[in-house]
This record gives sequence, structure tokens and C-alpha cells, in this order.
Amino acid sequence: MGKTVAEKIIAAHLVSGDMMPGSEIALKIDQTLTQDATGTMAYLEFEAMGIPRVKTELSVAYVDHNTLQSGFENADDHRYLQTVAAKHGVYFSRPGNGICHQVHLERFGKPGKTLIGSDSHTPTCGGIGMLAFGAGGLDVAVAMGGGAYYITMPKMFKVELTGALRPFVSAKDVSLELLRILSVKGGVGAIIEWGGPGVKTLSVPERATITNMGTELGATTSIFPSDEITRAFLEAQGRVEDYIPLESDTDAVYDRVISIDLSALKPMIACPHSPDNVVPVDSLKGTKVDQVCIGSCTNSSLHDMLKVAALLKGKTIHPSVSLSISPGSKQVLTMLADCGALTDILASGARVLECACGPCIGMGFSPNSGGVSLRTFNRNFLGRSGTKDAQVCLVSPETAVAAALTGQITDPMLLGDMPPVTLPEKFKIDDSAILAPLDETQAKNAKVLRGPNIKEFPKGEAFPENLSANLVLKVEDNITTDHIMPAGAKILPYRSNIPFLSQFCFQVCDPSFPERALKAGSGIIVGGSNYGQGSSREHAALVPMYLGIRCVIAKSFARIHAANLINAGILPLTFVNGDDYELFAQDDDITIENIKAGMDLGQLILVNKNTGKQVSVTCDLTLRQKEILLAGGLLNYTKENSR
Ligand code: MIC
Ligand code: SF4
Repeated sequence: MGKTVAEKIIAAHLVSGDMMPGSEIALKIDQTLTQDATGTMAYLEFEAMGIPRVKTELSVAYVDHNTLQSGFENADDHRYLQTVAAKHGVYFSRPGNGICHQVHLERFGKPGKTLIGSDSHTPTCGGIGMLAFGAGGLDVAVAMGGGAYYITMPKMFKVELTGALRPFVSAKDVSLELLRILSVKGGVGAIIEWGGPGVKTLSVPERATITNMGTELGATTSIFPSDEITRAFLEAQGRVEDYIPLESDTDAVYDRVISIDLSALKPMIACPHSPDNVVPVDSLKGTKVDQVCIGSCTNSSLHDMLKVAALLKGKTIHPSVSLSISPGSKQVLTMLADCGALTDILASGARVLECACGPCIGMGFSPNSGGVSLRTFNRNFLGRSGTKDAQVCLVSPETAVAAALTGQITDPMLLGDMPPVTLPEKFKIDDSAILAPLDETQAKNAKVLRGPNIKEFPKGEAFPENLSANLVLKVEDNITTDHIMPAGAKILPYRSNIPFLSQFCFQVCDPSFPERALKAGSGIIVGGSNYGQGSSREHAALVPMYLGIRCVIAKSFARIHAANLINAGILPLTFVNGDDYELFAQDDDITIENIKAGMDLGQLILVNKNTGKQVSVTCDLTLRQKEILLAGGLLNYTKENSR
């Protein structure tokens, strides 16, 4: 039987397991990346493992999230990251050099290789034919130490593309259309492979926009074939030697095929507060817009920025709109400056921000109260922008410019003719902001500099045989990691300070949660379906662990978050019967007995002490995951197993 692109890369990296959907497989990881908001924790974990030097082909530490330095915290963390990277064999991309995914695509991604990153949008490099996964920091630390990465073998979905995009319709609209079709849960347990004749009409940056947003579908990852277009991109980046061709076999089998005719697509918009709340832009025409933000790892490539500059050229933005533009990398910004496009952007009245995540993660540029903000980003979760009552919508760069110029939601197709935009044959290569690590001799004596903001990693406790715990919080469907552990300029600087962060846990849902959880001593959370969707931040597991949460019982879980819970020693359980969710109320006292035997059986019984009701829950764990939980988390498990 023929293989898909993803199956070929998996087969070439398989360390253990069977490539049968649903069974656990372990993969050799060639490259890792971290960003600063998750990286400090990942390197603390790596240090705790006691391995002197990374064992991957390449590991890179980026600084792109926490770039507002309104106190010593972020600056100290940057210094920690720079020194810990230098000592342990990791390349360091300095603040200002760009967003991790954009820079990795430009300078490091390689078709046919595996990559894990402590950021959920790591699949961006799938645009170049790389098998790239978002993961928790601990999984990345283990991979840096040479350990395998464990996932459940996914199903294979194919999106068959035909036709070609019309002017003013772009890759972002393809992603939004797929979100409309599949929803934020539609990709769970699957790798989404893009194929069909339409693929040949998409450049690498466009493909990367699409694989980037596969994360919002809950997909394990997304990938494009590697072809002549990939080759041309790598050649333009001065690294044609990294090219290999990769395509699926003609008799490859997919579990599901979805067809999209690119020529029939229209500009789309995701309405508040979910990326799958998608409608055509023209159905909202005339809605007043207060703010427009262009950038993020989804839409900040040179290709996107050149289109934006061309559409803004000679025009002035609407007086009631505030427009921010954050180019994805130093390469993008320099090339915009060199060709004069930056001047067109500035002349339009846009505010140019640094090459970083910025407004996407609430690092500045929060909208006004109740403001309508159109953003080219990938997430519009409630409160993420920093303004809880803002109406944040997700759009393409073309739709963003149309709103910035007119002050209202406008179909960009009404802007007239699309100026032609072509990618350069050679990108400007300047890697001076990427610092190489020290050699082994120098590294031995090198000091790692730690500021007072870095607190100890919370210690996991072995899982008890019997558990009595309070149901501290009951939440609904699609709870995101932004609900569990919010980000934003005020809190992000404390990503290496779990005790401080804990005060903000579930702040959007119930600000009294941290105090009540600590008081309960041992706590349980009950959730609906797709619990933990969104970010890869392991803080959404480490902080509840610190607050005494031992179990989360939900209708279903998002992949990375479920892995993070286990890594933190928290037991994820799913209702056998989804309706049993109704049998629990906040503050109920719950007991679970004979946990080890139940784990072996795959099923546990919960007793609700308040109602006397018994409910059976699934405990779907591999042998390795059971051992991790019984050891009190992945760090304890790794230490025990490396003795
Ligand atoms: C995000 O987009 O939510 C983030 C911030 O990039 C996260 C990582 C984090 O929380 O640090 C992600 O997507 O994994
Ligand atoms: Fe940064 Fe936003 Fe991309 Fe996350 S989604 S990596 S915050 S740009």
C-alpha cells in the first residue's frame, strides 16, 4: 500500500510502535525550537535532566513573545535563555530577529525532517514539507536530550485543492474555509495533508499560512508536499542543499478527503470568539472597525507584507482606525525597507511594531473598550487581546487593509485591481542575530545567568492509590489554554514563576479558582469537550498542578494539553457517557479508589459523595503514560529512568 507524505516521514523516524491509527508511536526528532514564553521552563527542565549538550541535529531558542520590557523580568529571562542556549549547544535567535515560526521557515526548516517546538504553531514548517509538531516544554526538553517524542499515530486527512485563488482571496481564506467546514475540533487525531493540482499555485509562505492554522483545527499537524516551489524557496534562502522532493504515493490511502476549489473561494472572516465562527466578509459589510492588526506567525511573511504595502501605497488609513503592522522577521523588515515598501506602509499612517508576536499574544496594542479589531492572526479567544469586551475577528491581510482604509468591514475585492506582487529570486541573508552556541570546551566553564524571576520548577507527587478531592471548577465545552492560563503583557513575564502565575489561573472563568483550589488541597476540574484547545503552554498544566489539581474529567481533550497534563502528573479522564457531565456540580466531593488497578483496566469509578451517584470514566493511558503519572510527572519519570 502506498504512503502519504506524513507516513513516509514517520516511517523514516519511527523509534517504536506500530503505525496503526490510535496506537502510540515514538519518533526520533531532528530539530527543536523553543520561544521565550515557554522556553525558560523548557530549559529549566532540560537543566534538571543533567544532560550537558543537546543531541538533536539542530535546536534553536527564539525570543519573540515577551519583548515588552516594562520591568526586569523579561530582560532577565532573555539573558537566561541566551546563556543557557550557549552552554548547552542551542542556537539563540535574539529579540527583534523575528517570530520563531517565520524565522525557522526561512532559515532552518528542512523537508523530510522532524521538528518539535514548545509552541502550538510549530506546524508552520509543514509548509516546507517538514513533519513539525507543537509540544509541551517537557517533551521538547526530552527531545533535546535525545529522547523520542511520543504521539498517538494519527489518521490521515487529505485536502484536495483544485483551481487557483482569485485576486484578493488568499491562503488565510483557505484556512478559514476549512475551519468553517471542520470546526475547531475537526482535525483532532489527524494529520492534514494538502494535495491536488491547486498546490502548485501556492508559494511556500502561503502554504505555511495554511499549515500554521491547521493548529486551530486541533490537527496533530499539517503538511504540504516538497516540490519545485519548495526548492525555489530554499534556493532563494541560499540553502538549496536542504531540498529533497517529497510527495505521497498515488495509491496512498486517506481516512477522509475534503475538496476545495480555490477559484470558488471568497474572502472570509472568523467572528468572536472562535476561529471557526466563519462567515463571508461581505455578509458583515459596513460594520464599523476600530483597530486593524497585521502580522503574527500566520501572516507576516515578505509575501504578505509586500501585498499590504502595495495596497496601502499612496493611500491614508481611515481616521477612526488604528493600524499596526508587525513584520515576521528581520529579513522581512529589511527587505521591505530596501525596496521602499516600508515607506509606503509608514506613509499610510500605520504603526510599525517590532518583528515579534506583539498584539497576537496581548503584548501591547489591546483594542479600546468594546472595540472591533480585525486581525490577520490565528486566534480570537475571549480576552486574549487584553480587552475582554473587544470583538476580535480573524481575516486575511487583504481584508485587513480594506478595513483599515475604509473604517468598516469591506470586501477587499472592491479595492480595485490587485497590484502584482512577486517573491524575490534571492532573499537577503543576514544571520547575525542568530548566535551560535559555544564549543564544548568553552561551554564547560560558561555560566548560566539567572534573574530573581526564575523560581523553582514545582515538584510533582506520585499519584495516590485512592483520591478524595473537591470538584473545584466545572467549565463548559472548548475551554482554551487562554482560559486556563491567560497570557498578555501583565502576566507573560512570569512564565518561569509558577507561584506568581497561579493567581491568574482561570481568571476569565472564575477569579476565585486559585484561592479555592489551594484551600481544597486536592482538586478536580470537570470540563466539556475539546478541553485545553489552543496553545502548547505547559503552564496550563503546571499551574493547576501547583494549585493541587490531581484530575481533569472532560468529554474530550485537545492533544497537546492532554499530553501536558500527564507530563505534569495530572490524570486526564473522559466520561464514558457524555451526559454524565450533568451529574456533577462545582464543590461536590469526589472519591476515586483503586487507581492503579483502574489505570490497568482503562476504567475508573468516580463516586460523588454529595449525591451518592457513581459514574464510570475512561482512563485511556499507555504503559509509559501510567508510569509517568505514578512517578508524579515526566520530569520525575525521566530522572528515575536515566539512573
Ligand atoms: C499562543 O499563540 O497562544 C502562544 C503564546 O504562542 C502559545 C505558546 C505560549 O503560550 O507560550 C502557543 O501557541 O503554543
Ligand atoms: Fe506568536 Fe501569535 Fe504565533 Fe503564538 S500565534 S507564536 S503568539 S504570533
